[in-house]
Amino acid sequence: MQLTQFGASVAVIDAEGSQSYSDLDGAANAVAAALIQAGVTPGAVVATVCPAGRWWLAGTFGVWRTGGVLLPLEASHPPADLRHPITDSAVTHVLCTPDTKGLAQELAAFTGARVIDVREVVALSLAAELPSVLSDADAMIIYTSGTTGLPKGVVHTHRSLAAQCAAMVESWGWSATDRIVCVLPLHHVHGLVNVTFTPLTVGATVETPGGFDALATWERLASGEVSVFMAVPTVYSRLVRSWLDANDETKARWSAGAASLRLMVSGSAALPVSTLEQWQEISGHVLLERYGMTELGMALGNNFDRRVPGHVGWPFPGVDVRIVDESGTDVADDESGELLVRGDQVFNRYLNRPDATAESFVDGWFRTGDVAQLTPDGYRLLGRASVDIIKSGGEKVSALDIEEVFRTHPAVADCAVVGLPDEEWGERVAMAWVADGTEHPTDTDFRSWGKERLAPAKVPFRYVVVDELPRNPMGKVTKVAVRALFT
Ligand code: MCA
Ligand code: AMP
Repeated sequence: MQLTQFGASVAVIDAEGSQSYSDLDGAANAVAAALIQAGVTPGAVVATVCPAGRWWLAGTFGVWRTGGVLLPLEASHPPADLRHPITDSAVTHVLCTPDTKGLAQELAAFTGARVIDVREVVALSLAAELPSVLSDADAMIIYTSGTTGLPKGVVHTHRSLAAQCAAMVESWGWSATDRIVCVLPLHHVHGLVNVTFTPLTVGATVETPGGFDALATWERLASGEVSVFMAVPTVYSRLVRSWLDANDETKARWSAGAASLRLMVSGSAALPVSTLEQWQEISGHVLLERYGMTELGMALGNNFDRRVPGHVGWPFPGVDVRIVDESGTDVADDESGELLVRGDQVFNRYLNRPDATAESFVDGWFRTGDVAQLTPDGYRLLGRASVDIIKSGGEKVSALDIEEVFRTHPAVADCAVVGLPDEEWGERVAMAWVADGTEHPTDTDFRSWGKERLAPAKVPFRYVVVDELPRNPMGKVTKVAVRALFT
């Protein structure tokens, strides 16, 4: 990504104020020089726990200029949950700011990595000769949950990331005059590529308030300074809720501000039509819904001028899609099947998992595991092929990963995790469990035990104790029957 071409334009606005593209570029060079001095070589995996903002960006571009590979981590997740990505990708360096240094040291200990304080090394203003980095080189690893084993590292190259950004620039008309506010975390494609990297490829401005807060977000939307907003359905549903709670004067001010944006996008999980309709009443915007995946970036999206509620539109430029039945044969229009995707945006491989990589492609087409249908109004997503993949608040979690952790709880002999439909969260994680003795932890006990070991989205909200888990004649737990335990 060429930052210097945008010179004095503002790249980022964070808690410390505005930073221009040329200052960000200088900071990235200083980080790159420091990383090279600290032993980073092309292909080395460098994790970051910098908070969203200028230091996170300087760290990211600094890593890329050394030929290193970025592993973005969410600093609020428990270290126990971050251990696997760090050890699996053999992290050699961890980037932090003074605020996250303690955490960085704890995480770096998993692999004996070196800790680099980005803020400190930018101040040193070191310079170094930088390697030329090929577009096919690995750029970023994002861990994603699946139905087999531990989360897998999705490896994107500079080329696949650039293709994702270019498709969104073309489809959504990004330009240097745009400004977006980033309320999403920076360890997923949505916050990383759609909200952060894409605007930076055209010289637009990214505001990083450091997370989602409904009132603060409404104030930014009402400011008249923001032109684009993107979020998961849960965020829109929270914004609707706080609008409904506001007084008439505030409602009018917020609505007028939101109406002035040029584009509002929803994705990462199905947008309930009720939320779309409420948002339209409040802001005048028909949310543009699109469908993506960590392995692909954005694959399908509604158009600027044609947005069909309950549908996810048509393929992005450069993306080919097919829908096939169980034998791999293309289905007729209007019939449902598994969505397959091909194109330059598609990831390179699952890190250290050649078998999983091979299994997820057929003849060069990536198997999404999502069931879709092509209608005259565009594609529709009908759900996941696997019941064990749950989407909660836009976060994909694997029931099997959660079960594995809760089976280590001293009171639990066995357990089964399911997703329950929920208007605000899309799905909520729930767990049926069998006691190992007489100890019966409360839901609160289970939640706090879970939060020490798992990311927030993975910790079940509801628990039910049973004598036995429902099983089919083969002995396999029947998740439909587990779900019924909660109704
Ligand atoms: C927080 N909690 C959650 C979640 N987040 N529980 C279930 N699912 C979650 N996702 C828990 C907290 O621990 C807390 O529990 C309670 O819910 C309320 O937390 P709160 O502070 O209100 O939540 P928050 O921190 O405001 O988070 C809500 C959120 C967040 C903003 C919706 O989950 C989020 O940023 N989600 C988006 C994730 C994302 O970017 N996904 C994109 C991946 P307690 O009350 O017990 O303390 S998909 C992707 O990238 C593809 C490519 C695509 O298509 O986009
Ligand atoms: P992730 O693996 O976390 O990147 O999540 C990708 C998954 O989110 C996809 O495979 C879909 O199941 C789901 N998803 C993303 N966007 C949408 C959408 N607009 N509607 C329904 N599901 C979606």
